[in-house]
Amino acid sequence: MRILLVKPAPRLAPIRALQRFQLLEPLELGYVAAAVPPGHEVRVLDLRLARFPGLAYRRALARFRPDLVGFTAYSHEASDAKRLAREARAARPAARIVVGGHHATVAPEDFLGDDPPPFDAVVRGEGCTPFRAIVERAAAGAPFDGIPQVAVPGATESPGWPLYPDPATLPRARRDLWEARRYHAVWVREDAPDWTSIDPPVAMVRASWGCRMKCTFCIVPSLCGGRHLPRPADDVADEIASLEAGHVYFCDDENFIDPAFAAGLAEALARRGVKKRYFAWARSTSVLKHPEVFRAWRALGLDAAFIGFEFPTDEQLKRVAKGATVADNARAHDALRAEGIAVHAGFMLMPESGEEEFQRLAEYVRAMPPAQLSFTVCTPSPGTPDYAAIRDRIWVDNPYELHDCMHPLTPTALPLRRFCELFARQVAEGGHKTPLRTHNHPVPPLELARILVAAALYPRAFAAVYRDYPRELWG
Ligand code: B12
Ligand code: SF4
Repeated sequence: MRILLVKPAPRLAPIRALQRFQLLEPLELGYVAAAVPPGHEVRVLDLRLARFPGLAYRRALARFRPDLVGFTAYSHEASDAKRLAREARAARPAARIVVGGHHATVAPEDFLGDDPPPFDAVVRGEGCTPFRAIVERAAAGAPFDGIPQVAVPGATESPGWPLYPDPATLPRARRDLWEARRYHAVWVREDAPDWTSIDPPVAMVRASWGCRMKCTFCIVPSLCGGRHLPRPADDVADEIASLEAGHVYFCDDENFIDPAFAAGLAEALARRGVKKRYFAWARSTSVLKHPEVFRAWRALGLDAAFIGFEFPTDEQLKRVAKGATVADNARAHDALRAEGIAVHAGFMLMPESGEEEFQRLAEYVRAMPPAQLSFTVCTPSPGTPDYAAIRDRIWVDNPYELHDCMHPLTPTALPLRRFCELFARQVAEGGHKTPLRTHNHPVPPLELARILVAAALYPRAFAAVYRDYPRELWG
């Protein structure tokens, strides 16, 4: 069979603006492709790379003539995945069409409800084992009923909440299906040598799944049942050693929640003499509890860590069960910088945020040491207790279409247009704190020009968010 795996292009402006800074590999499709048994031809079509995604898609359908089409989608891409599936159905009536990924995992019913159904199967959770079964059934012309983790239209029972398998049982993602050099990210570090690239090619690696914490807005505890599941350290180290890219972006939920695993992986990389630069995700409490692990990673090449600061007050942190305080965040920030590790600090605004909350956040951020900053609106994922709690107050017809953590899903306390104006102002001001600016070292001029343009356009995307809502909600 010919199998086409598709990642949609984003429709929402803040995500398109984000992509100018960071475009990472379609790793999920690399994993699913690796599960395909021998004898089939697989292609990955990453529509984010296409200048004209509609054209690129139609051309792929006409030229490759797939027998099986698989889509991946986050919630904000769900309606695009449905539209693309309908196009595939029209162009290739005999082809089987399936969908997996984050939205299929947390809201499978959204992919099953339409008439006629756009998909022949909806895969919940980790996709390798179910996709292998799907390919085998499709090759045999058999129905998809009864495959664990797979929902089919019209079935009376939907599969339950999926449990992640033992990561040691998963294949290594197939990176031969895309060009490594096309994926890149702005790379922030405290000590970049002069003229080093600030937007290098970057590979994405998943070393572990899950997190043991239970922040109420976060989907990860539901996905992983509160467990942290590391891959075998030697396998991860071998994968990293084999990468073409010199920079690695870990897409773990928390790389250091299990200090023994983090230290073991560092050791495995050191033993192999692997020389790469790293970006990882950490909690401030992990930094404070195990500074020695961060020191070991720094020696290996850890340039920056994403820390979910979330809010500027303890009261707000407590409300979302973050398990860290404002003081913990500040101490971790200092500790990382003292080691030479740059901090990417993530903050959230609430739809209820008024002028005062915006002001408080702005003052807090102004007083911080240099950091790369990102700001989102707290929009809990379907599947979390917080999502269940806001469900009745959601103010748009199809909340999934706007689920990019940049669009408030419940009514804003401020008029929406004012909320967006303040949000954009915070994003713009936050951009000045990045170590890339504060260090002021010479960088390749073309890259600098490109990033400066991207940085100027980024806040504009936030300021215009209100336009994605019905006009009567603009305020
Ligand atoms: C790394 C990451 C990113 C990276 C991008 C990754 C990429 N390839 O471009 C960055 C940092 C850029 C990013 C950006 C965003 N992200 Co993000 N991200 C993640 C994170 C931490 C890991 C995702 C990942 O790549 N995992 C590794 C892969 C291998 O696993 P996977 O995606 O789960 O895929 C497996 C299964 O889902 C399944 N599967 C997937 N696709 C398919 C397809 C088929 C056919 C089958 C059978 C199976 C299958 O099998 C896969 C293999 O194991 C998750 C959190 C999480 N724990 O999932 C959030 C997460 C996915 N992101 C999220 C969001 C909201 C965003 C942003 C909108 C945030 C923003 N405001 O900018 C943007 C959107 C970017 C975009 N283009 O759409 C949300 C999605 C919520 C939702 N309901 O959709 C998550 C869950 C975090 C959260 N806040 O809840 N993200
Ligand atoms: S927000 Fe971070 S620390 Fe909290 S549960 Fe999610 S992954 Fe874990």
